Amino acid sequence: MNDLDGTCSIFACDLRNLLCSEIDTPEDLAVISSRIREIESRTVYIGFSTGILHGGHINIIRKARRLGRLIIGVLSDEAVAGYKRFPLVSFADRKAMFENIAGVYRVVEQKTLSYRENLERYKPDIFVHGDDWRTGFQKPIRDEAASILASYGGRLVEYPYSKDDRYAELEAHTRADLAMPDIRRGRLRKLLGIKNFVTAMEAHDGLTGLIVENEKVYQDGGAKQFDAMWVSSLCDSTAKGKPDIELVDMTSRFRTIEDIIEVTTKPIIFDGDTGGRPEHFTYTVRTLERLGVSMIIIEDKTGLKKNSLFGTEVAQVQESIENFSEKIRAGKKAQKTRDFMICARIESLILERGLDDALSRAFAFVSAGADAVMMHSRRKDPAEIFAFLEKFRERDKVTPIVLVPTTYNTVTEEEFRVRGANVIIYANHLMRAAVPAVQKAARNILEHHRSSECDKDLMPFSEIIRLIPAPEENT
Ligand code: SPV
Ligand code: MG
Repeated sequence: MNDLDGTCSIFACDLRNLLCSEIDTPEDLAVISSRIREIESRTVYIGFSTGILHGGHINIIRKARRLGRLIIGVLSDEAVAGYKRFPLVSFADRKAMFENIAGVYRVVEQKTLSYRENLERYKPDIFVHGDDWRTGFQKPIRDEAASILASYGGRLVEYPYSKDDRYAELEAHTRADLAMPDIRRGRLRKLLGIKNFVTAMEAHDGLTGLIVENEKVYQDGGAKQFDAMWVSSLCDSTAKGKPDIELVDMTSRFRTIEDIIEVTTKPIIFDGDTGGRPEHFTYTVRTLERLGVSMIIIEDKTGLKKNSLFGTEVAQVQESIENFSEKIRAGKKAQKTRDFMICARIESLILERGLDDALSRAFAFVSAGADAVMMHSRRKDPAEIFAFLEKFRERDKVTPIVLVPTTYNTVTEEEFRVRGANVIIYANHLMRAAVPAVQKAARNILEHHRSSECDKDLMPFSEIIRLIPAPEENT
């Protein structure tokens, strides 16, 4: 009571956090009764993304509960996956957990990091948040919430934020769980189930893996990060100074995956080139499953594979529908887990065989058991990809479609999504960003016979090491 109203000098006797107060006289009773009525007529809103409750959460719920009838907004799986990390506890379970806390009046879904939708819908009298959001990435979200509250006379109550070591510990355990193969492997399928649209960025070693894992931007009251990693044959080969012709053998490709896996948690999509002979492909599938990889993409080429971006400038042979379907079937049969995905990549547009050929292959490969299809193109104009999306979706509404828009790069993710694509892979961008920077530094030092001129272009190692988790963070 005293927290609520400075003029109300009642010595509250708060029994087990129930709304209790000492009443000695009829006047006390009248004051308390009217206060309780007032409190019960108010609504209070608080948002949670957590899947694990600890004492700090319970304390804040109890405090908020004393302000009025408590509505808890539980962040949707999609919103949690976007701003934080893949939710280990599903929205339905998190909602049930909050519904079962004494004193909680109602639990609702909050679909975005921004509170706009729910503040406008429920118009709570009081909105509770920790005061840590006054600075940093949450500030625009706070400003937005404050102005919505002001528009209808709602009140913002901010409790001092205290960094909770218990929470940091739980979070570290959760992250460690996410890195385990059995959990990691199934996350691509689950993410597609949650969002129906994911983005993947190329990673070719532990460091680029960490960059894909941790880079995040905050925009328009939301957060954006890559959902997955692409282990590209082109970049893996390039990093080893070798051409992209299946020369880097699988054992070496698996080492790259292990380097990445050791320091990250996001799902991995592996570029399996042609997949090799069906007899070899079955071993590749099982090894990838054991490692915790989520999906392999194999392309319908045969003989000496060259990179698709060369198109018809080099001799490349497309595999027959029958043989490639056989390889897919062999892979699906060898697969031991339910979650692993085999994606069929179709090279018809790269080899200029036309849309009909691309479509008939896509449908045939789905019939053979492919969990997804990737349609590749090296044109700047996205028209042939748009035509494929439209025609494929006329007959198949569910099979995920993967695109690699390296050349037709003016199309936004949203436009691909609206047209029915599900996975967008940025296939080589970190490698292409690194090479000119590295080359420039080497030349600069050669030209100046010392390194001082190139220093301004370089990141100090004191910053680079911040990208690398300390040993205790990895336990
Ligand atoms: C890769 O990244 O290795 C790919 C995509 O296969 S592309 O280079 O566009 O063929
Ligand atoms: Mg490749």
